Amino acid sequence: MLTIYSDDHRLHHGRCELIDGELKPCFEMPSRADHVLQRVKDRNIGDVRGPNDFGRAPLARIHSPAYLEFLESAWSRWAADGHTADLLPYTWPARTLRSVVPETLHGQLGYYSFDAGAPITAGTWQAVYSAAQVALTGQQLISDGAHSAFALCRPPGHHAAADLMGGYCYLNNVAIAAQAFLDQGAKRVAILDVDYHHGNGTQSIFYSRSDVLFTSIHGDPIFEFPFFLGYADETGEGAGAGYNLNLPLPAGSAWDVWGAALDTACERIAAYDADVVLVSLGVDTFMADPISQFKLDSPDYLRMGERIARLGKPTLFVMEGGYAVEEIGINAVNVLEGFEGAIEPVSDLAS
Ligand code: OKP
Ligand code: ZN
Repeated sequence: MLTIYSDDHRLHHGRCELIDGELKPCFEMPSRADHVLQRVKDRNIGDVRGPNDFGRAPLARIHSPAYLEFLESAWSRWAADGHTADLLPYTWPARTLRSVVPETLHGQLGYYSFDAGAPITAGTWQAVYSAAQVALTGQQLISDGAHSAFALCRPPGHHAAADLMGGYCYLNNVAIAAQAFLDQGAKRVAILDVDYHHGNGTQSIFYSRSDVLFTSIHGDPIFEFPFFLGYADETGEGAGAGYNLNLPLPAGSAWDVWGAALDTACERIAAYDADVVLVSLGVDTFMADPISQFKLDSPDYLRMGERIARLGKPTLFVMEGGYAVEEIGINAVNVLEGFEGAIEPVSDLAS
């Protein structure tokens, strides 16, 4: 399987996030991608190549022009005022307030975000632009006949909506790639989001459409971020009624429960008869993940890949979360190796 990767992800390196009342170093850090890339090479799963540049048009199929313009220019507006610290929002148009688009940078920052978890740094736009191109290059490879590809995107994307950033996400890489498949003639695209967190951005983008089936297995929003979306009764609306499947699970869920949910999601995808499957591949379901509460172990990721392979569909894997930095490479690449029929199961750092 080919891996698509760009060094540009390094240009995005937020300094801190608010955790339990304290500013701590961002969990979403550049070394995450380094570990995955290293593991791809160590396991020899296939060549690594850089992205092509498809420009802004495919991004604008998912995100609003005003949001893209805001993301691209926010840092220079901030720096022009002499600032050097990360740009972080602090006020949002929540209930009782109006959803006006203010003139000021901080007003717009609140308007275009849903939390304070997506800092804008000097290199954020270039990094997120390149991550979207990485996903689009994987999409093109599959369009051209590859059975699978791995888009090693960073930062992740599944929390980003049409005009909202949040949860470490800015551009919705998997949604951009899904739309590109449709724009090139696919009729039905399925997204399987296995990240620990609900992919609220992806769900919202496709919620009223039947040409994209969104399925997600995640920590129940009754206790877990993003709290305000991801419940089982969200099944789609209008033309999209029946094309959204949320499988929220309790804290502490291990492979017995998680694997059963995967079967359910895969059965729905099989019934949909998708032309192509896109996997939002977060590995923050791992037992040692510092911000998550599921209990998957490294060998479980091999089984995950095997089950996805049994769908028998062209499959684009798009990297999302995973914050146990030492193990993120093992776990992500185990999914790919499981998918490809597993060269040799591996479950620990020493091997
Ligand atoms: C992004 B992705 C922990 C706060 C976590 C945001 C999590 C974003 C996850 N106390 N806040 O889905 O992996
Ligand atoms: Zn996550």
